[in-house]
Amino acid sequence: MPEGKIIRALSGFYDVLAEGRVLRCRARGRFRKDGLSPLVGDMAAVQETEPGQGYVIEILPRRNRFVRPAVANVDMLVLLCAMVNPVTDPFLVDRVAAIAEHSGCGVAVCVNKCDLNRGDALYGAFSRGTGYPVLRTSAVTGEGVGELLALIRGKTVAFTGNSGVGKSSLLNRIAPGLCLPVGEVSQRLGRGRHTTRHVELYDAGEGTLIADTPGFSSFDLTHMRPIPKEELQNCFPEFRPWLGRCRFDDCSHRNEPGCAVLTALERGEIAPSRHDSYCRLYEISAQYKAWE
Ligand SMILES: Nc1nc2c(ncn2[C@@H]2O[C@H](COP(=O)(O)OP(=O)(O)OP(=O)(O)O)[C@@H](O)[C@H]2O)c(=O)[nH]1
Ligand SMILES: [Mg+2]
Ligand SMILES: [Zn+2]
Repeated sequence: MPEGKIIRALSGFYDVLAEGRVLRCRARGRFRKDGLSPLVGDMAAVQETEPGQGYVIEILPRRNRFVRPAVANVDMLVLLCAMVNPVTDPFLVDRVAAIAEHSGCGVAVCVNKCDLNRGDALYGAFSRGTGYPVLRTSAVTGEGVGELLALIRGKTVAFTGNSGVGKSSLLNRIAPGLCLPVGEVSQRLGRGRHTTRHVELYDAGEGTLIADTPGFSSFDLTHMRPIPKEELQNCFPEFRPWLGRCRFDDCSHRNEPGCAVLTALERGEIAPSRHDSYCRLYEISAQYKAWE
């Protein structure tokens, strides 16, 4: 039975690249029963029933998987944001970064539309001890696009971020042959229009695969499964040098006396916005436990 990679998911169909051909597949009914949906990036065993068509029979073991964006087996999530038209909520970026970290997936932060706004606050926050690559890019001027390409070369990555930040525009800049549709940002609402509706993995050459994904909405955020609160501290890499040095072993690093993380925060070694996001996520996780 041939095996291949799911490169596109669209209205219940999965396009699987297997042995140099693309098969348009449906998932076998049993997937729905198991609550396991195929994802773009999955390696799958397929059965061809008619020329060019068939079924996804089995999903091979995954390295990682995400609900938003709906992808599997990625080396890195590229968190795209913009500080103008639309303005990205830093909490959204911190939350997705934490989820990626929790899954052992690489993270890069990319402030796009830097021709309009340099995004100093967000850029600065991620430059303080996270160790994540932080870039400024512009799909209009091309600034930073070479740097981004160097960072993702040979990797399978997913572009993610709120609608209108320029995920598809950047991909078009990287691979002009793709001609992906891009949408205007509504001036009135200051939001994107959810132009990209499906997840698709594009070949950008030299072994680089990039998934374009639909923009996040606040609805997506409320449906993300929280990270257990005890594990959250490990999902903020700039906390790591200080962990285990607090007065209390079970320190939550929010308000306890003798907390080494809070001391690092006061000294400016951790960005206040990142610590705020940590506290908000902690609250969400603590409540979630209570509902179960
Ligand atoms: N000035 C400026 N405009 C940009 C840049 N990147 C994208 N845009 C514009 O922003 C708008 C939205 O771009 P898209 O590429 O559709 O954004 P997206 O993130 O793919 O949005 P969704 O598919 O809705 O999630 C378009 O009008 C683009 O021309 C940039 O770097 N600078
Ligand atoms: Mg798009
Ligand atoms: Zn502490």
